[in-house]
Amino acid sequence: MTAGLSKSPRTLPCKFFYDERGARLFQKICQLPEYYITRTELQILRLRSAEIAATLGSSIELIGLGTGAGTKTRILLEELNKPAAYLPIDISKEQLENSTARFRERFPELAILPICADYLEPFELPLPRPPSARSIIYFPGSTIGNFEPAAATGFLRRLAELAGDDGGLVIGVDLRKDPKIIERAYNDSAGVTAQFNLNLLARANRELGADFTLKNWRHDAVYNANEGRIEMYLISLVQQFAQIRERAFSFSRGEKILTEYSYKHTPEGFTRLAHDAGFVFEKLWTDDARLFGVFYFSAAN
Ligand code: AVI
Repeated sequence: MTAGLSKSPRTLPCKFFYDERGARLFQKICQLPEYYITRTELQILRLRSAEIAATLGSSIELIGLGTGAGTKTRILLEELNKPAAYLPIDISKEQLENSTARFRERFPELAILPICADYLEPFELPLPRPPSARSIIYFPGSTIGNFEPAAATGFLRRLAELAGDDGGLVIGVDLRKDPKIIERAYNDSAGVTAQFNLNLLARANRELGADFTLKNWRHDAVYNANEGRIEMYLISLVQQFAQIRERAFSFSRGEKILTEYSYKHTPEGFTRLAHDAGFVFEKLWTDDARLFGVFYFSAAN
C-alpha cells in the first residue's frame, strides 16, 4: 500500500477493495439501480444461455474464474449438455465451500472440483479429471475491465494456455456507451460506491494501523473518453497528514489517489485484445441497448 502512495500520481491497488466489508459493499453495488453491469449480464445470460450452451457443445469441462456465489454460472450450467466437470476457482475458501455445497445439491451428477486459489497467480488444475470434450473458461462480471490493456493481454494469454487446444473462453465485458450512463454507475446516489472506495482507507486503518480521517476524503469517478475507462479517485478535502506504519504522508487539498480503472471496450477493440492473446472470436451476445457483451472465443494454440 505504501509503495503506491509514494508514487506520483498516488495510487492504491484495487485488489485491496475486497476484504469482507468490501466484498459485501460490492454485492450491494451489483444491486444498485445505476449499476447496469450485473443486471444486464444476468439478463443476457437468462435470454441466451441455451444458445451459449449449444455453441459450447456437450461434455465440456467448465472452469469458472472468480465466480463468487455462482449465480451466473448456475444459469449456464442449467443449460449445458452433459458437462464433464465444473472447476470453480475462488480466493475465498468460505465462498467456495458454500457455493460448491449448493451446486452439489442442484447438480448431483456433475463432478465439481473446487480450487481455492488467486487466479491472478499461476495455479494448477487437479488431476485426474473426468474426460471431457474441451475446456471452457468462464470469466464473468467484466473483471477484465479492471486490467490495463497490456496486463489484460498478458492475463488472457495465460487463459489461452490454460484452455489448451480446442479450448475456449466465455467472458463478460462492459461495452463503451454514453459516458453519462457509465459515470452514474460509479457515482451512485445512495453513496455505496463511495463507501466501497473509502473502505480502502478504512482497511488501511484497521489492518495497518494507519490514521486516515475518513471524513477528510471524498470519492469521485470520472470517465476518461480518450482511454475508454472510468477512473476512480479518493480526493483529499483538506491539507492533511496520514501515517501508515512508520511512514508519514502529506496530502494537499484537492490531491487525488487513483484507486481503480474500469475499462469499457468496443466489440472490435476487445476482439483485437483477445486476438493478441491467442484467441479467435466466435460469438458475441449483447442486450438490445448494447450495454454489455458476453463474448465467446476459441483458443488458437
Ligand atoms: C469488479 N469490477 C468489474 C467492478 C467494476 O465495475 O469495475 C468494480 C467496481 N468498482 C466500482 N464499482 C464497481
